Amino acid sequence: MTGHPDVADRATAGFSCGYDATPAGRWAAPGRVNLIGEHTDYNDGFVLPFALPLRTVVAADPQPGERWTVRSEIADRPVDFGAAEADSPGRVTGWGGYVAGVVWALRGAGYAVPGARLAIASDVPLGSGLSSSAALEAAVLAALADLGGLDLPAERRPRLAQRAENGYVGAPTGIMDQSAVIRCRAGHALFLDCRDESVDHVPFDLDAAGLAILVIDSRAPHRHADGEYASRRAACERAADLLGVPALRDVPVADLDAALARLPDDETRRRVRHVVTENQRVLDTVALLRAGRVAEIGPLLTASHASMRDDFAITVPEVDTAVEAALAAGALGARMTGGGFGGCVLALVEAAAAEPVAAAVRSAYAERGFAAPDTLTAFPAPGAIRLP
Ligand code: GAF
Repeated sequence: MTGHPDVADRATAGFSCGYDATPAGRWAAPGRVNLIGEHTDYNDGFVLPFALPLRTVVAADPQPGERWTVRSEIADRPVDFGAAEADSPGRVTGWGGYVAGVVWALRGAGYAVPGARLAIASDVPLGSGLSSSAALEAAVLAALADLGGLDLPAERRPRLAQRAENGYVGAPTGIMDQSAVIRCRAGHALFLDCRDESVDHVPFDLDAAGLAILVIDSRAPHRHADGEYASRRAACERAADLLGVPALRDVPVADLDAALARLPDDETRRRVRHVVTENQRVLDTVALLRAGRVAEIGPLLTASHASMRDDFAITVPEVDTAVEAALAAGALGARMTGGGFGGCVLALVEAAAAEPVAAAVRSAYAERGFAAPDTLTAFPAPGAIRLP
């Protein structure tokens, strides 16, 4: 999972080979990890992701007419579509669907999207819960916006990229991933209020604190992740209805017990308890980071994991094993990050402990017969940019 150094060069080479031409430009967008605040975004709540140094790069130039041709280093053949396919959600499938989805979302919002030829290269692992799809959407969106001279400030881009994913690809995700990969800043975590999309860039200087974030790809196969995600979202919306609030964000943690008493069953109570307590954990984490007390966020990360495991029921044995092994090896805190049912775990560690903690997780995996996990030491990188 270490970033290949020349992903931008690979995108340029893919473009040159595929189209026998030089691209007009290159646009990059990163993967992300979420420090804390899981399944809170679609409940109008709070999240705290940061961008990774792993990036997706799109090399592109305009082409005449309403035609989009896309090559990817993971595919032998290009995907080619016109306005009719772009205007029919779901018509372009697979990785090309994210590109068509961006064209669809832009056209739906009234933008004159330029025809284009694109070539994609990426260091963001696919299907690991590090937002490879949001990175692709954001890089394509940036490329098309620049090529077409579209008036599209960064704050408006996450909603359009999310619309591509929700409306064209058909995944009912929230606004976190697209916001993270577009709006994050180097050296900072992004404190996002998902109700009004206001952000605060919270300094997150791991080096100065002598700390590191170890990201562990659990390599667990995603088990029914899409259906389970949608069912958690639906349960939260039903609970908000029952409580008579616009979203679960409107249940203050001080009123949690009273709210739980009004709910009809234990499963719904547990889902609500996760969301309400998780929002509070985000606020507490932000307060500690602002006070420079970085090491003290560890217990909040671990409490978040327990809440996802016991109340929201979105963890799997591989991620629980990684969290337990990291904590047993001295991590200050650890939690699954992302939508769940697989994906990655992050562990906050003393910098010198990153490798011993990774080794402890590998050995716990070997004991249980799980596929060896990949690891990466993460630091907060910038969001989407046009490359020079
Ligand atoms: C996935 C979704 F895409 C996000 O919107 C968010 O809900 C996350 O799962 C869970 O916090 O990454």
